[in-house]
Amino acid sequence: MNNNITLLEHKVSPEEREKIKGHKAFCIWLTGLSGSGKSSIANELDSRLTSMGFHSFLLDGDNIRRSLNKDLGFSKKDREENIRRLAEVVKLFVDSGLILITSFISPFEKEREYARSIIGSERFAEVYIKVPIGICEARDSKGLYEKARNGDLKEFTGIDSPYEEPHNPEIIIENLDGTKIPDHIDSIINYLLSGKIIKAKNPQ
Ligand code: ADX
Repeated sequence: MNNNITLLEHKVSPEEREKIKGHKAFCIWLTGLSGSGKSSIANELDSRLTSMGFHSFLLDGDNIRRSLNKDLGFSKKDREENIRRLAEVVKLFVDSGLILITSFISPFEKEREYARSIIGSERFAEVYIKVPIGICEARDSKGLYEKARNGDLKEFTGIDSPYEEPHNPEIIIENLDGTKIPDHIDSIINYLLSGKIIKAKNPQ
């Protein structure tokens, strides 16, 4: 730690930001295999929250890996660094008052728990998009499972790189055939309503 650096204390309080936005600051952290539907669910949730008049935003793994984290690959070490940086970035978004939705595979329990501790467990919900690997592989929307099976893509999650299932996620979504996304969004919205993160007053 550099002794010549002093942290600036923010003059604006979280409560002041909450009052302006009309909702609490929060992180909805989606985790699951490639092809489980994280990005589609995250995008729909962002769209639903926006149409309800709340201020949400979405950070997606593929997008971040083309920008901020384009120097990282898919070794265990690089995936850990990916999530370590992202936890800090997400914290900044949540500190700014937003409802931040993330869609990263985030395969390791330790890094997900690290993200929870950095962001704050009272402002964090882990949502496990639970889909058997056989279904993700059959979908293979990006053709990556085929490449991994052929040996053209190394360290692919679920094939030759592990995915650790969440021990105790706040929400489990079984996105088996991809047709029930509106219902899955309802479940997450209901969770936010019952936790008083958002209020029902805004029209849907
Ligand atoms: S994580 O494991 O570090 O959390 P992240 O969510 O950022 O992964 O990126 C995953 C995305 O990168 C996948 O959706 C997929 O499109 C792409 N990808 C490319 N190579 C791999 C790989 N070896 N394993 C998993 N995903 C990969």
